[in-house]
Amino acid sequence: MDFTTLLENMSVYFAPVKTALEGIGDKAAVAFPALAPYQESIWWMIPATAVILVLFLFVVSAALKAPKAPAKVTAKIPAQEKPRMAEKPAADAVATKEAPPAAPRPAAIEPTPAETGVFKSLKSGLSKTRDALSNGVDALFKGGRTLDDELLEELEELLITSDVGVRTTMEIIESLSEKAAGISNSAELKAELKTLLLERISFDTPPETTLNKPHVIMVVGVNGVGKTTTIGKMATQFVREGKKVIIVAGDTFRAAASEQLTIWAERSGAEIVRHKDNSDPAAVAFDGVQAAVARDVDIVIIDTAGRMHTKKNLMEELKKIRRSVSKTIPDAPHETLMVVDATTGQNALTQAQLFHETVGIDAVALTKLDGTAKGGIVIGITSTLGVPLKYIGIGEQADDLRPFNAEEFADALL
Ligand SMILES: Nc1nc2c(ncn2[C@@H]2O[C@H](COP(=O)(O)OP(=O)(O)OP(=O)(O)O)[C@@H](O)[C@H]2O)c(=O)[nH]1
Ligand SMILES: [Mg+2]
Repeated sequence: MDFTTLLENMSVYFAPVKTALEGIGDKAAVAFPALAPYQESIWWMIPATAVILVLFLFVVSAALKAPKAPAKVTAKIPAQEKPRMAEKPAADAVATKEAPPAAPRPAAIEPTPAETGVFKSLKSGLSKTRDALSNGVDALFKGGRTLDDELLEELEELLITSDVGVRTTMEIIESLSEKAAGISNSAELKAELKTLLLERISFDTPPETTLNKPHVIMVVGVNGVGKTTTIGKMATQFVREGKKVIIVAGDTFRAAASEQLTIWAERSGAEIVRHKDNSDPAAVAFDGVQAAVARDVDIVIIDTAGRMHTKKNLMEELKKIRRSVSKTIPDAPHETLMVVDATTGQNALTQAQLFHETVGIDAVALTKLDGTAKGGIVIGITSTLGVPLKYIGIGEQADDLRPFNAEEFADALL
């Protein structure tokens, strides 16, 4: 049967349908005079409309049934992230923003899956230092060498370039030369090195006491070291532990600093207290602590603007923030945490020492250990400064902050 014959046959079946539709069209034209000019077309417009309607309903129901794509959220907040102006607070008002309690947590800050995963990520965060140190030691023994003076000299160079510090390196080399007879391969040297490093980075941590409520932490450091990011990571961890957290946007100096912190507040589930740009940081800190007391908050973390340790007036400003906080809670801030960028090497030590002299620091967070092969700075910080190294930052994500644990650190390194 050819196509024309097929059409003719089909038209036999469709003729009655067409007649019925034309009938409906005639009646519609009589009932609605406005349709009269289209009377000839109504008969085909009815099925066409029906087909369009069915297709539309099909598309809508498919869209509703489709699983929702997960929100694309990462905790990475580049420093230069565009300010979210829509969130800017009105004029002088103290803008406080309570995070919705039941807000779903973004995927990027879900708890880390397993303990083993935690260690793995520590290892990969420290991979540059590990590659330099661990592979460096392996390389020393290539070609069947033994632990002689020449090899020790090369090891000395390796430790110094890893920022272990000259004095500590000398001490380590001396100890190793005394034990040289018992060390015949890289595994034995690494084990001995690990012990010697551990002796220098372990310190007695005071027993965990009950924290004040609210416990106020002031975060300080030079520009760009990772203060705000570290606050975001800390808030994430505290909220996860079930604590109520307020973060205070005490950096009113840098454009978009408050916005950057607001994003971290939203992601961590913490509340934020902020003022307009360029307002007095001491006033924001004051309001933050007042809000914390009023709202029965567990932990207050105060962000401050980055400042050079050599700028006297800016260092004085930190003292003013301290005083303003202590008006509400006399012994606050309970903790002054200095954030130090590991990639600045030995300079980091000078910075930390000067901050310590001016404002007194209680603990150090060493960031960007993932970005340097000179993770030996950990040894310099812990042995020279006399204040505990509390956290290490090993990446930009919310989970990339670890409480510093000497054994874990040494294991990840060698
Ligand atoms: N790789 C890596 N990057 C980090 C780490 N911590 C912070 N950063 C990055 O360092 C940059 C500066 O971080 P911020 O938190 O803005 O530093 P800040 O000290 O608050 O800077 P100012 O407020 O301008 O003084 C950002 O791009 C962060 O993502 C870390 O542990 N590892
Ligand atoms: Mg900052």
